[in-house]
Amino acid sequence: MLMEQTMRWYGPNDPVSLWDIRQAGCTGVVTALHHIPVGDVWTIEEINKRKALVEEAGMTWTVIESLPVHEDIKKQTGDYQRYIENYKQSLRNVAACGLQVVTYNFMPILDWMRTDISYEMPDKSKALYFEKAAFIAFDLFLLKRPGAEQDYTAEEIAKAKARLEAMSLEEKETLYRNTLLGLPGSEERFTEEQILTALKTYEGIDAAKLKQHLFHFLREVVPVAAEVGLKMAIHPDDPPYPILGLPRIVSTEQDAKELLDAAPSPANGLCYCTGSYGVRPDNDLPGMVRRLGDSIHFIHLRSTKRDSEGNFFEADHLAGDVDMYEVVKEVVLVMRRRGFSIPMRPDHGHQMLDDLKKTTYPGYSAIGRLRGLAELRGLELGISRSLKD
Ligand code: DNO
Repeated sequence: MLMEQTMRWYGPNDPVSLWDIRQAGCTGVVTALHHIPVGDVWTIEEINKRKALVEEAGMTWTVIESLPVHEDIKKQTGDYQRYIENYKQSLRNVAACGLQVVTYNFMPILDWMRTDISYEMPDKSKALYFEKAAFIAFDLFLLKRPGAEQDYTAEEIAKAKARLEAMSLEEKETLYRNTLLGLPGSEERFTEEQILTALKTYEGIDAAKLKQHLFHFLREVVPVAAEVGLKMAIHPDDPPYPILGLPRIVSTEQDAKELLDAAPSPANGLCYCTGSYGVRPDNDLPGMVRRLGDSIHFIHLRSTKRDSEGNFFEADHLAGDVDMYEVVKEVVLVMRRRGFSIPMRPDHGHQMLDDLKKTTYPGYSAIGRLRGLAELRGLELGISRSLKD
């Protein structure tokens, strides 16, 4: 039994076509109705329209990435109870259309974050990069977030200052764009003023409080998911620590355990993303699969390479700090134990070959992901064949 191989598809506007994805060897795509505003109900009609497009290309759509959670739910402000009811209705609708897994995240305001989306690798392909000094420079000197200096040591601030001084105007603008506008995958894009206002709305919400808000959300939606036969899969924080003074609460194995315990049900589960959890050296990635495997409903396979400064770049899928062999071995064992094939996707990939001339969603060009998938597929097959039943 092998993992179900999928790729993310951003919908009809994605420069990577469904046929490209199929030719990469995928049997399915994961996608979302990005045109529906966060908080609104996904209607059966819209879901079926998207499903038909995928099926016309001979693939299936069983995993949603993402059904985004409205900011009011995360903060428990405004009309959050109505947004929770809308979420439940969307769950009923996606289940009625035959979908099975719903990926979401609980990161305040921003989804994933990088400072550089075309970091040149030695082979001249381009990777995504998070550079700590550049990020701190952005926070302190470009965004000028009030109180930001309290979050950093004197040494970090000095490094960030030196980093800023070495930047050309163009580099500053690029950093600003990369960091502030959010990457595709985030549902929102921000201006400087909007983000400062949004950050202010999180004043007084620390990690403990945000966790309680997540647990409340789970206690409300998980029973509905269970009733209609859906599995919820929470994506971890990326990077897995607080940024811009915002709490992040799905960064470690302990965080994952707590949120699973808050609403125990086979419907309450994880999107196990090795690229996100793997940025922290204290996360034992194969051990997490061993211990939390029954709750893993969807898998993102990707590797990062850290350095001692806290920077990391996205490495080739089988290189970097993630021991992909051990991770995939544990996944194979979990699937055998559960008698169930877990959907996976190769997460991100370098921009390379012909894609260097194209504009695609950062991290989501076709060829780099195809390379990742091909390597992972071979790794899994080899492991699977060599393990006794
Ligand atoms: C980045 C993605 C994330 C992910 C969301 C899930 O490449 O893995 O944007 O889709 O966090 O809600």
